[in-house]
Amino acid sequence: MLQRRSFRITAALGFALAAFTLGCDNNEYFPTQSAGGGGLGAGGSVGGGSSANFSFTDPVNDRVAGEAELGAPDIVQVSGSYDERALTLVLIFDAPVVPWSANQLNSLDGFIDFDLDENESTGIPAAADEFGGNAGIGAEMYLSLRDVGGTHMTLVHAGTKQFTGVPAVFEGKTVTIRIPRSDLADDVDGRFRMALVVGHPAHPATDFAPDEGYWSVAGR
Ligand SMILES: [Ca+2]
Ligand SMILES: [Ca+2]
Ligand SMILES: [Ca+2]
Repeated sequence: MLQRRSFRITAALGFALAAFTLGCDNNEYFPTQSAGGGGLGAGGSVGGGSSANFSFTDPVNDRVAGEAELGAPDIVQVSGSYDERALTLVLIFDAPVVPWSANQLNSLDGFIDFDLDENESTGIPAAADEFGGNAGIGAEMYLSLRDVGGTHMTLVHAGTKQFTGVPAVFEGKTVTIRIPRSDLADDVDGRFRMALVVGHPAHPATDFAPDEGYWSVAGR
């Protein structure tokens, strides 16, 4: 069972009015099982200068079998940059997506899991794994792709249950998310692993990215 989901709704209601850093001690909503299985790594491309850029691709039209309903999100690229100020993520889909709160067939659902210490044995299993995927990471933080007020998403620390709102901009097929580096304090060396699962109101998991394993990002 995906126990994060209930929390996500509660969290959205909690900080929609402006307080973007709150605590939550309701353990009921968090996974407690340990991760299992191995992961397949994939390299990121590291740019020079003051920031590290990365870009990964996911196949077009590779939606989870049987879940290709109208509006089902299909990720085709995840790119961005990572430096001392922020992690910027640009998600590109094969068709436009809109915020979850818009309540449309193409409203975006899902999670991005971050294994900040690159250690599968610490943190919680990726949401992708809970939906039948095989990311094989232990996430210290995760981002719920359901929007808050159309402008933010919820970043949750798996260990402390602290959550914060981070800005997210929806523009057609593209969603741009900016996570302040200070919210990724568990990443001590500028490197982390990530895995995505996206969905929509009809199905919580319509595409995994990558299909199996995780993507590795090397920032600074
Ligand atoms: Ca895809
Ligand atoms: Ca970990
Ligand atoms: Ca995929």
